[in-house]
Amino acid sequence: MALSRRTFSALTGCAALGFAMGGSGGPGAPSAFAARSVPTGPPPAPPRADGRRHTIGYDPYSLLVDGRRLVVWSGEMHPFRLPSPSLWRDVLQKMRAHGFNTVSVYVSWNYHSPAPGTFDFSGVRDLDLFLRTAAETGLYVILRPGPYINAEVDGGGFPGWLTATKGTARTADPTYLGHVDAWLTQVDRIVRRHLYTQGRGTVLLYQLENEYDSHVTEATGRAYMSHLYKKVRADGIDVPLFHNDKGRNGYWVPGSFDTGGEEGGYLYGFDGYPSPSQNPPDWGKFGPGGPKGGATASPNTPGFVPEFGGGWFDPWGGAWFDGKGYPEARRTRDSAYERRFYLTNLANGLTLHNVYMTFGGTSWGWLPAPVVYTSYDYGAAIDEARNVTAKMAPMHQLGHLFQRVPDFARLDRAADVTVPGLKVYHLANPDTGAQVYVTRNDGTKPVTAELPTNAGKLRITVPARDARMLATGLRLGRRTMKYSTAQPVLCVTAGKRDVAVFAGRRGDLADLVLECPQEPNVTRLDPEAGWAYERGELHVGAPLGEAGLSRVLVTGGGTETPLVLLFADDATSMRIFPHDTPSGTVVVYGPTLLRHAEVHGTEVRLTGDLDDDPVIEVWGPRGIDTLVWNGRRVPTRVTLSGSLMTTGTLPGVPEVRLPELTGWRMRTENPEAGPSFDDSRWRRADRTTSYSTTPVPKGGPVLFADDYGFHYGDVWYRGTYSGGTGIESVRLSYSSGTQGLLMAWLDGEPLGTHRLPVPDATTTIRKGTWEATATFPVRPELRSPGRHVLSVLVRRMQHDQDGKGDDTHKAARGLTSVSFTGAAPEVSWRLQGERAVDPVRGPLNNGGLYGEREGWHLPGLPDRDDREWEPVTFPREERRQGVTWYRTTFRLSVPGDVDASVGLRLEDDPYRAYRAQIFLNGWNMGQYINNVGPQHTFVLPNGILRTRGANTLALAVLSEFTTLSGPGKVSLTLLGAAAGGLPVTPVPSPGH
Ligand code: IPT
Repeated sequence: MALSRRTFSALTGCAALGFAMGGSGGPGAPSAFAARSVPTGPPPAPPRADGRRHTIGYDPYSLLVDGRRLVVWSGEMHPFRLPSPSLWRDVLQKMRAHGFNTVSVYVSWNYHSPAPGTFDFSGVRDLDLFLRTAAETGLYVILRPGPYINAEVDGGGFPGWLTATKGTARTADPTYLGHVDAWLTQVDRIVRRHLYTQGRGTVLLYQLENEYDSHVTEATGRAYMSHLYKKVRADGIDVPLFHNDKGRNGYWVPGSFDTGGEEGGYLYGFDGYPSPSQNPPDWGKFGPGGPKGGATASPNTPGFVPEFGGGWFDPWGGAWFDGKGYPEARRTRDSAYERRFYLTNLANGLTLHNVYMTFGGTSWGWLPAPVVYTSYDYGAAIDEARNVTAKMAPMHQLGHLFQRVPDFARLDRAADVTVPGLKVYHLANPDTGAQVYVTRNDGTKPVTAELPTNAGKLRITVPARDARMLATGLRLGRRTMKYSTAQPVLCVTAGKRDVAVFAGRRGDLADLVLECPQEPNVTRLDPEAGWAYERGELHVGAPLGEAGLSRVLVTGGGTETPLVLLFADDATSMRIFPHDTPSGTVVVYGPTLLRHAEVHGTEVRLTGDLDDDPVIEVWGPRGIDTLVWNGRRVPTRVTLSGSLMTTGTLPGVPEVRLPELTGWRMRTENPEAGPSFDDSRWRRADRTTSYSTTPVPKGGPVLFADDYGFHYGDVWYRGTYSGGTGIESVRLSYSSGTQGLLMAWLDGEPLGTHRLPVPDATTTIRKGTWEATATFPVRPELRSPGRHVLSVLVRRMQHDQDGKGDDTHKAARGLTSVSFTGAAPEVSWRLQGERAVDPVRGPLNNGGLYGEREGWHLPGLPDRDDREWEPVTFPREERRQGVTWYRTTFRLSVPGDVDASVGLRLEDDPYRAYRAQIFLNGWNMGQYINNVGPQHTFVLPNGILRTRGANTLALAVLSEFTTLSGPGKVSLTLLGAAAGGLPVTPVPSPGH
């Protein structure tokens, strides 16, 4: 269905857009902003699949959903980095509870397509289920299906098989576009069932390509973008489309490519990953004008950052890459970083804001791009083990604010305010008169200053490299707040009272003034707060933190409706959850997580998580007198502020005991190294040409694994030759991602191991690849006349991403060329990589190790194999070149009402050069490299992990001669535990 401009406006309600833009003089014209526009009003209700039609329009200030202003406060998570669909709901509920109204997701082509024309959207790949879950959770979805996504995944999301196809990816090449269309057809067929415009789901926006900054000025680039646009529209996607410009370049603004005459359905966005050491730049609506100014490149669309750093990815460890582990990312991009940058974004008029990542998850199997290791924790607000960290506080406070206080969806710059030592942004809502002051301290010492506001001078302290936001003239329900030095978090009406929340740093003193024409009745419900009434103003002071929440009740004073003021420090604020129910809004204080709330008559039913100190307090509809928590009625009393508060003690988190891992058994493999191994069913290396960007060696056959259909994990080569009596050495060149490795044998005798990155003379780094040549001397006894077999195992790691659009994902993986000194025998090569794709665990689960081909990683080995497996204990110390498997089973009995997050920890002397692939119940949970790190703990997601039942663990260890090798200490570790959680459906894990 092609949409004309008219039909598009009808569907998406772009009337507001036309209205806002009316008379504006094009880019840069101030009238665009000053145009009469949708006035400030209540935001749209939380989205769900409600069967109704909705419009998604916009003006320069914000998105307009059904004509109402929406600030998009979005967090990024990747379903493909959490291979347990039940846990999607857990993460989404955490996001929703902590203030997000939107989730942004990539869809990774390689994860769904093992071969051209073959697609899998079932099981852990069930996109439909993810979109349903997001809608049920009340989150909008920003969908980003590429086709290129980057995202630190193998090939930047391109399937392995695409590396062996004709044409240049990320251009308008017809072969490439043919594959792209096949992919988008599949995705769009599912997405179409979840469009918010149709009321069938909550998909709000849809991204084309990803940070596409190559070919921008070329016809092929424009034709490619235009093709994607038209394809997606033809597939029936009628929500606004957008692209995420890699920086503030002004690339792909509306009108920069052909959209078939359609206007108004396309947004401009740009990404930002500022270094924490830099001062937050003004790159939003109010920044320096022109195309390089960020949002000013597209003055008629709202300020939109589709990706803003919420952490950063960590590279491999070791001297070469120096990855430091994710605690470091969480430390350098902490909550103060978030306040400085996100508040600056707000002050710059960016009202569509996505934090990449909010939950990073795990790049399990062979998913990680060469730059990263298995964990993709990202230092995000929700850690890889699904724990909400202290970094959530600013997100929680701002997210709820944007959803509950409409003034923030339409802010203009107001008169400049200068304060020595601080950067101050002064903004005002033209409809309500509310004023907002974002104050930022870029220095290294705290600054205490008097901030001149329209409500008088306010004394504030901004800690070093932090920011603080204040507001004046905000409506708090039926009353008006003159000012507050603590940041407003939300204001809602819960039953017959208004509830307003304010937050700040622990130890701050909140100073809040309410306009009260008559003297009100004030009750402090906690001992710390103080108040005074003077000349029509109620002054309330409350210290933040120490003792948890400070509650102050205001009644009368010109309005009958009581107002409950809640003052919280960051940690306490994260325990305050507003939740809308059909019977009205409730505000819940106390739990670590509120998943869901319902009101039935006088009974409030809540579900969520508790930690060890649980008290629950609820403000809700009139007359509520009973509290049910996670299905159990709990004793409560009614407080002076009208809340319902638990009296007795609630059960905290019981102790979770994890077993020791014992009963290990081992088995060595690599029979491929032996001269008599039968390789007659392996692929013959008979190709002479390749679409790879790596040149095919002159005269030699193509040895690149991808050309023979082997795309992930390890590859074996066997080269057979006769004669070669003069051979002195063999030179093996290979190409891999970082941390590649090659082992060679001649007639079953080990020749040696080479591993990357080794800063030796043979190693070259070309675009997208690490190439090295290992030269092994051939001992005289291996130079006999007759037949010889050269066996080579290559851990080729992953394909490079194609960030620059020059096909680097097509750089060869595996052996590239082989030569000899002393003789030049004719070698005939065969190779073997991964077997048929695991129909449940997918294409990225396995490579071509013998044990993998034989299913040693799977649960339930047949009994007949038993005697082949020898009992062992850890730590082990062995010197061997090759592959050794270790297996054990263990049982867990985590109580059903505890959400425990469990990890596998491997530790050993870091000098030992060995690595292990970790298989839990057959699922490849990642790669541990003992001498590289920095990752030692691997998250085992519940669902794959049976928390009540038996589990099979298998380690495939690659070891070499140069050092001793382990495993050393291997243990289970508890990464988090909450009383609550969600029911987890076991992820199918078929056995042998
Ligand atoms: C930006 C990508 O769009 C995203 O996929 C991811 O790779 C992210 O960076 C880093 O984690 S690319 C930008 C940093 C140049």
